[in-house]
Amino acid sequence: MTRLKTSDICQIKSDLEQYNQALLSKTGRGLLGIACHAHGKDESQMQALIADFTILVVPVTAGEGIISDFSETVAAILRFLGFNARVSEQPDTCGVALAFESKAAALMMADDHRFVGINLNNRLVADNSQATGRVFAAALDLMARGIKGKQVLVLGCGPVGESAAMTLLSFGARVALCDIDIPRARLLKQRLLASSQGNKAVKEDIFIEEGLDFSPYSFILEATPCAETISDKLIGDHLFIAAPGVPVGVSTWGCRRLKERFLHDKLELGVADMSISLLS
Ligand code: 2YC
Repeated sequence: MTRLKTSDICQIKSDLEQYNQALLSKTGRGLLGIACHAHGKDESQMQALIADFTILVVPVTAGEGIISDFSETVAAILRFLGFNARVSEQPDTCGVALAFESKAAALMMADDHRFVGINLNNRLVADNSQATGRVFAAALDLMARGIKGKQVLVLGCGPVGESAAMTLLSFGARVALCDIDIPRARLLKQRLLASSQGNKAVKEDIFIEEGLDFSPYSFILEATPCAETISDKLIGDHLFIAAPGVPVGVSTWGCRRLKERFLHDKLELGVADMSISLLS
């Protein structure tokens, strides 16, 4: 899991309105709308629940410690969505205790291994990796004006890629799984088929991409922790990329060239999806 740096996130708070407009332009939905789409929820019904839902963001000093701006940015994203969210004055145990004592509906916190939201009433745990894969897959469905029946290359078969592949299959896409560790891609295929009892995925919908020629694909979900996994020569007018991976897997030139057909962020969509999970 890539650890964010303050420089990755310090602009997010001030750019939220502008980012929301960019999402609207690319997908037809804003930050809240995309998260609702990922959960099949009605946006206005969610908005009715949000205003009274208090979330305490608790800084965590364990491991490599606090990332300046991290908790404040998470709280700012939640407030932008309409939640009553704030950062606890004290970290760690004091912060968790305060969440219960102040009767918060949920808390959000991250150590070096997991970033989670926890609903303090029904014990639901919203995991950031699962949320991020799900919401970027949902955003790709919107950007593509319907991903059903289309083939998507999923680069990276870790927790984010797994969640994205599961979500893409649930939207009716066919997925090609690709990982630098091919056995990891094969294991993910087995897990997806085993879980297909839940959705209608069948063997023909899931393919292992063992080659490195990505040129046949028009839809890519980039979920690796590597920079520039997608070379500039692949970038053209036919290509849509949803890229939750940090650092971003597309060059600066590539991001500009893709314009409306490219999505990447380092916290916003994942936090929005987590918050909708907590509401459900
Ligand atoms: O400020 C704090 O409370 C720190 N303990 C936060 C550490 C977050 C570490 N995780 C990351 O940087 C990201 C997550 C946002 C998702 C994956 N890596």
